[in-house]
Amino acid sequence: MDNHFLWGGATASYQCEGAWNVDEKAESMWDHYLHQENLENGDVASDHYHRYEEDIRMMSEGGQNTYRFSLSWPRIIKNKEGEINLKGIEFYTKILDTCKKFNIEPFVTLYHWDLPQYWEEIGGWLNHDVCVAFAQYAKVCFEYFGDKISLWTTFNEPKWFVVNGYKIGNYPPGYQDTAKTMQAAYNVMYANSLAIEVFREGNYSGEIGIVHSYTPVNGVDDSIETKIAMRYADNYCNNWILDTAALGEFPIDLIAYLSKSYDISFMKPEELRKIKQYTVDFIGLNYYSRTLVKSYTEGETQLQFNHSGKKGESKVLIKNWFEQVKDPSNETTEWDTEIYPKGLQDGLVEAYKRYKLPLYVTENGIGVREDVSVDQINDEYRISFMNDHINAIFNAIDLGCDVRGYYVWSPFDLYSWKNGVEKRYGLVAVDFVDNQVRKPKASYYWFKKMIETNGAL
Ligand code: BGP
Repeated sequence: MDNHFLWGGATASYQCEGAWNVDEKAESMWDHYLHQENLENGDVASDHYHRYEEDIRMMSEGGQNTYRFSLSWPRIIKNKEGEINLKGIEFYTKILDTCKKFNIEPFVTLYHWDLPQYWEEIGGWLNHDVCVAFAQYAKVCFEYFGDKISLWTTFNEPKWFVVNGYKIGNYPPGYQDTAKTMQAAYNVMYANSLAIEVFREGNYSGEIGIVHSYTPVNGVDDSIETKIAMRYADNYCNNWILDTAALGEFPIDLIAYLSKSYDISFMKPEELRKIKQYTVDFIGLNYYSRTLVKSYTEGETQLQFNHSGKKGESKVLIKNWFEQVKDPSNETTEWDTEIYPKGLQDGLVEAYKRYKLPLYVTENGIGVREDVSVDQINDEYRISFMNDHINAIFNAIDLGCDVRGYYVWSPFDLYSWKNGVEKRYGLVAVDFVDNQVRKPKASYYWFKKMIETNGAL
């Protein structure tokens, strides 16, 4: 890989490909869940399955030199016996060849939440066998695509899909159960180490990392209660993924706390040794906002997610741990995301100090309702959001952090989990209603200039 900063955008298979049942693709957990619940789904999404060439060409014309995307496990592996779908292999080979044609460096995620439904039916992430199945799927990908990819990541955001799927219950499989959350979290982190083992022992070229939904933690004041709440929040939001993937250890105080109330005998010593041995080469951080906390000792746990786009619906209060609060002086989006670029600078500095590994900002962007029927979409809010966050990254670099790339979420409009297509993040608008026509927004041209100046615009 050239020694240059990577500038591009990120997507996920389920959110852009569509073609959910085309060319022998198996059903994913998200296909099943959204169909079952009769909710807006990604059956068609941005139809990237058929339009990837145009999308990648537009990235290149927009000055971008990299594309982060995920491989769909159920598109590649047909069943739990591990039968390979050659049509799935062919599709991703075409994407990778198109990247090459346009000088776009692929940055590939093995798992961005679309678990095959045939695994969910036998327990999904609660079934320990899924860890080995994940490593076998990873091996298939390394074998078929290894010569075309040098930046791999195992999981996108374990925190998000585990907590939402097993504790809050707003994502499939929809549980609200702490014991199950712990079990799924452990299996995911163990599967991460197994995939890394396959990568190392197979001597594949390139590097392998993990992508985390990073919310650096701040406290409302300097009191001792707030400091304790901050540690709980950091363990809950960040450390169980990053410490485990990068240092090879679950946070000791978190495990000690949980073991008082829960059976943690599923954490096997030989598996913990593997987790210790097979750690990541780099860390991808998705940054949307920070977590500002205060102590919370009275009252019950309340976890509520804003999928409506009506401000004020989200709640994170965990009894005896922390309460997430808002800083009224900062703007928030309609989906309750606080706009706080400084958190990215501070978070990068903190992560680099703690893990001493190369960092990539693997997602950053703003989700809004937009009228994309107009000729020119003037998304100044997105330009200002990206500008402030890119500046934060370069400040962190000036402070000595090894940050190697920036990926906007998203290079074109996508389906947003449970929020549908009305929550748009793209630099390029997609007409979901009519004909899937692509139309660059003002931010697309602005990003091109930012890239030309290598962050000095
Ligand atoms: C991250 C996910 C992405 C993407 C993004 C925006 O957590 O990795 O898949 O969706 O957030 O989130 P949302 O679509 O919920 O607004």
